Amino acid sequence: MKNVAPAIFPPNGIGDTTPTNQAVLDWVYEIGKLTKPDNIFWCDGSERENEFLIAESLKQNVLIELNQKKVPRSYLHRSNPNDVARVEKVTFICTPTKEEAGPTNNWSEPAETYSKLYGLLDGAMRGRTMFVVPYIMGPPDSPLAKVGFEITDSKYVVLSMRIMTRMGKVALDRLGNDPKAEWNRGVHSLLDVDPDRRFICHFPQDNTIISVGSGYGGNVLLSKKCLALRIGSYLARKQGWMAEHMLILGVESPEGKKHYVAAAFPSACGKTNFAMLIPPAHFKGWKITTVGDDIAWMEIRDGRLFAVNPENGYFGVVPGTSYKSNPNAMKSIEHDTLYTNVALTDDGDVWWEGKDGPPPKHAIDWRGNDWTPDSKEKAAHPNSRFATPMRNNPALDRDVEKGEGVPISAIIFGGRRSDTVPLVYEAFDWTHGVYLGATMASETTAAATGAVGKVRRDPMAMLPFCGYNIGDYFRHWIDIGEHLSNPPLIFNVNWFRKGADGKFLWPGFGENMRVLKWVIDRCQQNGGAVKSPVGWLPSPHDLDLDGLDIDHRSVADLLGIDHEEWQKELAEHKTFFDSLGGVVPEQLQKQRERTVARFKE
Ligand code: GTP
Ligand code: SPV
Ligand code: MN
Repeated sequence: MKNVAPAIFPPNGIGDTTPTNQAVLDWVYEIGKLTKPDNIFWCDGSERENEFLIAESLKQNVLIELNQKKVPRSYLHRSNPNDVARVEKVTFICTPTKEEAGPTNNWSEPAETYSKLYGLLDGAMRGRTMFVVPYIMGPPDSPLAKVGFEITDSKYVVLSMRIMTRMGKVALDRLGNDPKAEWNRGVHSLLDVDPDRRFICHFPQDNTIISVGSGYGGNVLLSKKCLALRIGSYLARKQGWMAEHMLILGVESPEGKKHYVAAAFPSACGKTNFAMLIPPAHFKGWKITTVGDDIAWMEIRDGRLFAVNPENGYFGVVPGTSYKSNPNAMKSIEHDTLYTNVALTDDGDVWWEGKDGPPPKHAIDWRGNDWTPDSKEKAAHPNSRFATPMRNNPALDRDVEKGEGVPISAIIFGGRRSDTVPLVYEAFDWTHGVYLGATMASETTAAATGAVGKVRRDPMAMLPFCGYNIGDYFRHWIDIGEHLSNPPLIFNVNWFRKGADGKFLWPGFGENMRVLKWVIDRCQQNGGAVKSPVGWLPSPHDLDLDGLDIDHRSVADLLGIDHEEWQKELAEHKTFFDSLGGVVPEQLQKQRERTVARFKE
């Protein structure tokens, strides 16, 4: 096998912080015996360790140094061109029975899968260094916090995990010495980065993840989609909490009244942008703060939902990010950022489609080839990413480290829909809201390999991330609602509706504040709405559109419910529920029937 990750040999004092928990030691030695690395590097998360790893990564061309005056302490990584996004078709949930994984997941039998993966891992780290990365998901003092260990042979993974999680000694301290303590086992090897030997496998019953053959973020930063969502959602149901693909933001009014909102949009559908929103000038005195941009862990306290962001950094979509669309993201990625698959300019800066200013006359594209504005290929991959510490965000919420989390006033679902779905509407109650989430759909994006722009049902934006049977997941949502005396209101939004000219009707980005303001008004019982068959809709004068250059026609189109389109939509809800083969709870079937009936009233 080609060695894509040659071993490195640290000086004394680096890479030798051995954990004391015997269960961890036993597991690491077992994986070491199997993968046969040249040496084991125990990560402690220190500055010195990071500097050493960056220096070695530069030597091995895992990283390219950027112009340190323009983007201090920032580096570029190019992944294998065959390996640029999550691969859903080789992502598996390995529960004892196929029913537990349910109709929406790829399933494979645990014993057979272990045996196949152990076969692939046998000797896979020969000539390589095996890194052991301890990390915590969640604020360390949160009751929801979880410890994980990721074994990997990729330096890029170690450097990314340091940004994306609370990594190193802090996790060893939190875990302690109890050999029975709960922690997640993650094993990752690049192997030879061959799409035919690429598998991302989850064993929820064992709290274990094994990922081989990829070096791309979502497949290999095992803390994120693998632990915080797939294994997380499984544990959440068992333990009575929720793990969701949601951003969390704070909204503070000029009078100082603060609400928190969580929102589930599918991959590359606007979570990071919404979480970092800067209100337009008209909303003077309103402030948006970011708790999280991708994942929310929520639990019930005093009849309310409280949320924490389990992550410590942002792994965000680069193309389209500019000072115009998302200034807070731009400020966040000005320094201490790991870029993946963007273009490199001749002066050592980074560039991508949609960045402010004119394109460079010449650059090196994401594959390492010469690029000019006349090139047919894109300079940056459409799913190029930044990894940046959340502390770089000027709008970081002050309670992001609060262990108990922040109270959620509203939950918003949303997808990328060119037609049918209005700009915003509100569910009649919790169960109706669960129905909105369960039936949401979105056009697919470059965040996962496969067709782009194809409408697919993506319940709660969790289709690729729910680690168990989707019917049980729906039931869990309904059950949670029954335990909430003060439940969040539930909304649905669509920033992506298009007019007859094929252009977006809504300006989006900062202007989404106008929709958020209505959501907050509704939470405070002072927003107007009209009843429609699909839910409460704002009339044009219920939305604050002052100072926005938009014509009446577009607003009417954005808020319109086209009965013909909705007949088709409701038929698709039925097709989707039917395709799940009887697992959909009765309450949601009833919600669908009631919606159909409301259209006939
Ligand atoms: P993941 O990290 O994959 O989960 O994506 P995300 O949901 O965080 O999406 P992100 O905010 O990174 O946005 C993805 C793409 O959608 C980017 O190209 C954005 O520029 C674009 N986008 C975000 N918000 C809006 C919006 O309000 N309107 C329009 N038209 N595009 C938007
Ligand atoms: C997503 O696809 O939803 C992401 C990016 O947030 S990844 O971490 O690659 O899954
Ligand atoms: Mn995401």
